[in-house]
Amino acid sequence: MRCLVFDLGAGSGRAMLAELAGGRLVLHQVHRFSGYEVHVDDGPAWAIDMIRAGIREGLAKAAATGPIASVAVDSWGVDFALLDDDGALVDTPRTYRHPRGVEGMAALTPYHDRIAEQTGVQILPIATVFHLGQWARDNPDKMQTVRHFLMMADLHTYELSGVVACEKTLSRTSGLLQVDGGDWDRDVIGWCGMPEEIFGRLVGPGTVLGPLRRELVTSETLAGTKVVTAAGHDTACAAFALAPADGEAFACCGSWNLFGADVADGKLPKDTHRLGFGLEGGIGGRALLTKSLPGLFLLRRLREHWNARTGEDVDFPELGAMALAADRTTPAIASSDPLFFDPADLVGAMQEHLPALQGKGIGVLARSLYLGLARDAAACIRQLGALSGTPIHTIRVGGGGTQDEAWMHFLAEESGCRVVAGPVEASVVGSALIQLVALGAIPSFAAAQEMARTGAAGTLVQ
Ligand code: LRH
Repeated sequence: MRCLVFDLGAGSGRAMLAELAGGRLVLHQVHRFSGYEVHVDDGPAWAIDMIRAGIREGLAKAAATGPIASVAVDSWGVDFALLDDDGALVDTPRTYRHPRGVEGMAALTPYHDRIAEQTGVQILPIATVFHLGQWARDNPDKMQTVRHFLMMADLHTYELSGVVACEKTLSRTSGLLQVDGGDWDRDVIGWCGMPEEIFGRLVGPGTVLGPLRRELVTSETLAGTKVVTAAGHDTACAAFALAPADGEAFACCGSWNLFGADVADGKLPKDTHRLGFGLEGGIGGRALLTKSLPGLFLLRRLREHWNARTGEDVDFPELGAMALAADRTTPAIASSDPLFFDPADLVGAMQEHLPALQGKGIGVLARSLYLGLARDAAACIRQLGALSGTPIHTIRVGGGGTQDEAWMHFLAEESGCRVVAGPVEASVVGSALIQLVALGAIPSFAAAQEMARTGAAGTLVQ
């Protein structure tokens, strides 16, 4: 049986085919697209048409290879789209790095504690609740036409199926869902200044929504394709595939470094908010205690900005090797410094932050970044152990970061944990497994996680 996964990241989107045969799950990449983070007058935004086109092309390429049983979309968290009666965008969705988040967060200061306690969300300027509140203040004229609020993956699931539905793990990243009960939180929606009616039907991960929209069924191979909600949130998909046991943490290392542990009863541990963690949605009633830390996008920026400054062409493997070989006394950056949130010139920002880095080469700069990220990760892992009541001895890593030898080295060294590389494509594996459970091809979520744990899921065939 074959299912199709659209895994949308902030940097790029992929269409991956996952084939279950003989008890093993094998992945093939059919399409990759990028460049959809663009700039509008007031800041960074998403070119939704480019994502749409990437999804259409991925669907066509996948369909050309044979029948597809189901399709699901997952995406990064927090960003949303507002639609009118006809399903058209009311405004261009801005990205979570847009400066309105900082403004929106300040405006809701009196509510921060209650938002964290009622919804489990991390109080960060990227949080949907702050962007949405600011959007409402900035756009009273457009407000009248808003009929639906959808998170990113849900927008594309809607475009594939014609069904407006809000998948719970992804909606949980909005800070608009109650941690107890899991319904939309009317208080928070009110504090944002949004009308309640635009927040639609919530559905759990692994729900079959229906067939593909008729106009998308362009070949026989798509005739029986079902649109499914896997977990809409990429982190929930990845954590499912990484399947951490007691005393283990999962890490999704990509643009962001997300660290977390599974909370079986789904309840919010005391001190979650105080320690800067959030409680996100997991699969099958579980929850994920998580912290989002700046991630490897900083290394991406360093490479871009360094190459632009010097005319050199340093690639990623070189960057990692130079960081590993660089002076061992290199100081670490504090990655939470606002200078590093959306740096237009990362080299300059680092030198301003740590004058000792002035005049240093790219190896030292990269080491300083890796070290800063790894130290923050190590502190986060210790806190995770304290919150979950079991010290962490092993970190199961998924995402692009698993291929970055320097990152895996610094993470192990700074955390003192065993660092195990899980599938690079952890989100894709998670989405495919959840789809296969929804279709009845795998008997249960537990059986699917067992496949992931034993390595039966996730072999990538180019
Ligand atoms: C990672 C992620 C994370 C945060 C961020 C904005 O892709 O989903 O959980 O929410 O994106």
